[in-house]
Amino acid sequence: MPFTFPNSKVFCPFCFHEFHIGHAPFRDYSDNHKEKDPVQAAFFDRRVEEHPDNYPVKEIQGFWHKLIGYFYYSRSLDKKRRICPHCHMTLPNTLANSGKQGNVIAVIGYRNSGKGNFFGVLIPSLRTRYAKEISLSLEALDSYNTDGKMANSDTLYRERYGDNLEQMMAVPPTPKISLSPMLYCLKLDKFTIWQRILNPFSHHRPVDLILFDAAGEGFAEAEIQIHSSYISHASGIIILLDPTSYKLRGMRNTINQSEYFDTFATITNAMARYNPHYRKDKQVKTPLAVVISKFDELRPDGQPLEGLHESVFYDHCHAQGFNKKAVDETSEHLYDFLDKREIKDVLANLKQYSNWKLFGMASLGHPPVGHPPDANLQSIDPINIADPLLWILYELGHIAAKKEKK
Ligand SMILES: Nc1nc2c(ncn2[C@@H]2O[C@H](COP(=O)(O)OP(=O)(O)OP(=O)(O)O)[C@@H](O)[C@H]2O)c(=O)[nH]1
Ligand SMILES: [Mg+2]
Ligand SMILES: [Zn+2]
Repeated sequence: MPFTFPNSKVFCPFCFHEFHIGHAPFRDYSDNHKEKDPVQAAFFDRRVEEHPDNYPVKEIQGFWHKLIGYFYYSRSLDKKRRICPHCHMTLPNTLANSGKQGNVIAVIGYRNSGKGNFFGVLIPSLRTRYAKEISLSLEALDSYNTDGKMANSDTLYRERYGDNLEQMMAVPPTPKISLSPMLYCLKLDKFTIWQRILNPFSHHRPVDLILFDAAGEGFAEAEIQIHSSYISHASGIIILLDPTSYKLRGMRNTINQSEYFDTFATITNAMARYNPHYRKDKQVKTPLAVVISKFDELRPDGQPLEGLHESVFYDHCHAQGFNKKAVDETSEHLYDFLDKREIKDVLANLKQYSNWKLFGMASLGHPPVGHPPDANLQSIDPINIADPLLWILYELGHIAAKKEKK
């Protein structure tokens, strides 16, 4: 029976309501009986009759059970899984059994900024290359699909991105806005001394990642609410900026800055509405990775654009720890480049954040040949695809930096 404190609250990764973990009900899978679940039907904005039946919910009932729930709670098991009291979705295991909140990593980008292909290439890259470099593994957790059915995040991944990339096709534009997240448990095998003291018997440290892919424009009010909650609950934010919309190539001084501005404004509006710690006159502390996506576009014909240092295209190895030095240097070069090109909006927006970095990242590494749905890829050659996420994990204290020789 894990312990908890009366004042400690967690939030649900699906509806973002806060609650006390000891008061969260269970769903009982012990026999085949299923029934209507009006709470979950309401979450999916459906009439109860239209929503599929589900296993019965067992509430924490009675004064004594509720009182005990402030201090202890029993484990979530296969046949008895802890669910959110507000939306009745199954909670990820780390949250359900240790009360440890997952890290929401918000990925935000205007239409066409490269979100889909980023998620598409990031997940398998974490499982292959970065699994070795950082010593991690990635377990897909249960989420739900747009029909409101439970779905494993790997299934969602394949449907949305993986199937296309496997056939060497770029991920097509996202047709319909969906707010169903993909949930992963990142298991980190390396411990710093402090982490080892705090987790003396663990083989790995779990960090739940909650990933949404939603542009944010054209939402209805209820969707804006979830999208904004997701941003304001984020432990780290990744903004994707499309360099081709900035006309950095060729048209040196005619820069369309509206899309950048929109992305930053989305974050600020979300924070202002849903983050109680947000103050207009104070810098936001959430780590912000500002990522120039499709970075290969800044090296047309193999030559970096004027004013751009060759080193920003190098792919960083993180085998001896997070390569902070290389990431810092790239960020400085990119800042100088944007400054020289007078991309003032981005630089001005950065002033609202106390902890930001600039990244150059490509998911595919080349423009696809042809247009969706026939956007073919000859090869997939990502550049620093995991750097923004690794930097956020470093800033949150989950991974250590590479030690530099003196
Ligand atoms: N050159 C180049 N193009 C890329 C790269 N990654 C994505 N693209 C292209 O950029 C366009 C947009 O990519 P998506 O991943 O669909 O972007 P998105 O933000 O999900 O777009 P929406 O779903 O419409 O919101 C597509 O035409 C991709 O082929 C890259 O690494 N290099
Ligand atoms: Mg998309
Ligand atoms: Zn919920």
